[in-house]
Amino acid sequence: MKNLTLVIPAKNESYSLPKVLEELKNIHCQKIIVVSKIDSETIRSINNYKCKIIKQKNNGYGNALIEGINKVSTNYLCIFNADGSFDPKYLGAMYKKAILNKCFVFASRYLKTAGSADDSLLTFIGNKIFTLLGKMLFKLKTSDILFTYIMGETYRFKKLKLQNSDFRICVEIPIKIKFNNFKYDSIASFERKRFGGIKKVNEFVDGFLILSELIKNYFTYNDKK
Ligand SMILES: Nc1nc2c(ncn2[C@@H]2O[C@H](COP(=O)(O)OP(=O)(O)OP(=O)(O)O)[C@@H](O)[C@H]2O)c(=O)[nH]1
Ligand SMILES: [Mg+2]
Repeated sequence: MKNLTLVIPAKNESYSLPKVLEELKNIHCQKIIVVSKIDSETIRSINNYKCKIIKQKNNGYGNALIEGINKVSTNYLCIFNADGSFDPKYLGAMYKKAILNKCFVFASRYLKTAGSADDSLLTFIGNKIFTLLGKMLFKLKTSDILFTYIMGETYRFKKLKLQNSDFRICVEIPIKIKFNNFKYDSIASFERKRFGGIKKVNEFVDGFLILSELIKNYFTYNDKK
C-alpha cells in the first residue's frame, strides 16, 4: 500500500498510540500523526517509530484531520484513530475497493458480520438516530454515519474543503461526499475497544453539535436546489 497515507489524529494517546504503531509496522504505507503542540507526552511516546509528526497549529479533532489531510502526498489516504479501536486488518480490503471502484470507502459497524465492542447503549442509539437523519435529510446510503474510518483519493478529500474543527466533521465528510457527487461504498468492520486512555467525545455536547451540523447542511443544500 505504498500509495496510501494513514492520517492519525492523536490527543493524549501516549498509552495507545505506540501499540497502534506497533500493529501497523507491517503495513507499508505512510503514517502522519497529528498531535496538539502541547501534547509532549504523546509525541515522546512514539519517538521510536518511523512516522511523520505534525504539531497542530489550531485545536480540535476536525482541525487535526484537516491539517493532516493537507500534508498528504500519496494518492490515497485513510483516517485512522490513535486509540486502537480501528482494526488495521480492514485496510487491505478498503484499499482494493477504493482503487477498483474509484470511490470513498466507509468502514461500518452496523452491517452484517460487523459490530462494536466500544459502543455503549447511548452511543449505539445516537449512531442509529444520526444515521437515520443522514438517510432522511440527505438520502445518504450509509449504515454508520459517525464512524470516521474512511479511505479515499487524496485529491477528492482535498476537494471537500472541510471546515469543522470539532467532531462535526464526522457528518460533514459524508454529506460533502454526497453533494460533490463522489462515489462511496461501505465494508463491514468490527470496532474494538480503545486500548487505553479516555475518549474525547462528549455524547451530549458533541451530539448537539453534530445535530446542529445536520440541520445547517439540510438548509444549505436545500437552498441550492
Ligand atoms: N490531534 C487531535 N486528536 C484528537 C482530538 N480529539 C480527538 N482526537 C483523536 O481522534 C481520535 C478519535 O477520538 P476518540 O475520543 O477516540 O473519539 P471516537 O473514537 O470518535 O469516540 P469513541 O469511540 O466514543 O471513543 C483519537 O485517536 C483521538 O486521540 C484533538 O482535539 N486533536
Ligand atoms: Mg475512539
